[in-house]
Amino acid sequence: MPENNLQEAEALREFIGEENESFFETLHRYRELMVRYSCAVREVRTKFEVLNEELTYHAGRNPIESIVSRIKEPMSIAGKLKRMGKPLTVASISENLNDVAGIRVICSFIDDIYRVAEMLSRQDDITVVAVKDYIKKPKLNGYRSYHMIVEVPVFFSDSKKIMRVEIQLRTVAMDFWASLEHNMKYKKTGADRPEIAAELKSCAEVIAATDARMQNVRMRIEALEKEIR
Ligand code: 0O2
Repeated sequence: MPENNLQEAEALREFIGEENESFFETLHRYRELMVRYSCAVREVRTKFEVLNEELTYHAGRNPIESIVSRIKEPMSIAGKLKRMGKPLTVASISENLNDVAGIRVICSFIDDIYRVAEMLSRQDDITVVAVKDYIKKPKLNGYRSYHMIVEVPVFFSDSKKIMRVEIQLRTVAMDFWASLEHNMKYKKTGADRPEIAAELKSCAEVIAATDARMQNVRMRIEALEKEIR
């Protein structure tokens, strides 16, 4: 732990008082776990950045438009554990949740998603725990994305930890829909009314069709370029 974190931990221990040592221990272990998740996110993010740089060099276009990552907020962690009926303990977090560390990879085209997902899966320090293909099988509301849960080893000063990371891969267009739909659902008012749900689903279908057409245009351009060469 860096010196300033150690000092902060000591100050916190003093503030909490000896009689509340178990509370301090819990906080300390929680923060330590979050540091581990944050390092795991960095490892996986770097892997995607490396793939993107190499593929851009060879193909002259970037398959990844952007990458965002986050560590789940304490309230969301507690809320999810409660919904699952699991204990609210630090150990329970890594035992029961797969999405504390999350990375969203926004790709240019649908085939880029499968390409980079496959390349990541082939790396020998990555274990794919689960895949949900909401592109081939969209959710009923129209949501599309390719989800993976992977395990990655992270080397710390005195140990190696296997950490789980949730990866969501989607196109710019899928991300546009999911972000707006998420915001509207979050604000609630009328979001689950049948006519609103139907309209959102219809938008998702238009977007999916446009994604397919854009990929087709790119492939036609690539074919024409090959003919000219
Ligand atoms: P947040 O705030 O984005 O993290 P599991 O984790 O496998 O036990 P879960 O959580 O249903 O079960 O997994 P799933 O289906 O893979 O979905 C996880 C995440 O995908 C969600 O995380 C969202 O980020 C995204 N997602 C799934 N369905 C939808 C959807 O219908 N609309 C939008 N906009 N996003 C969706 P969280 O934890 O719900 O939220």
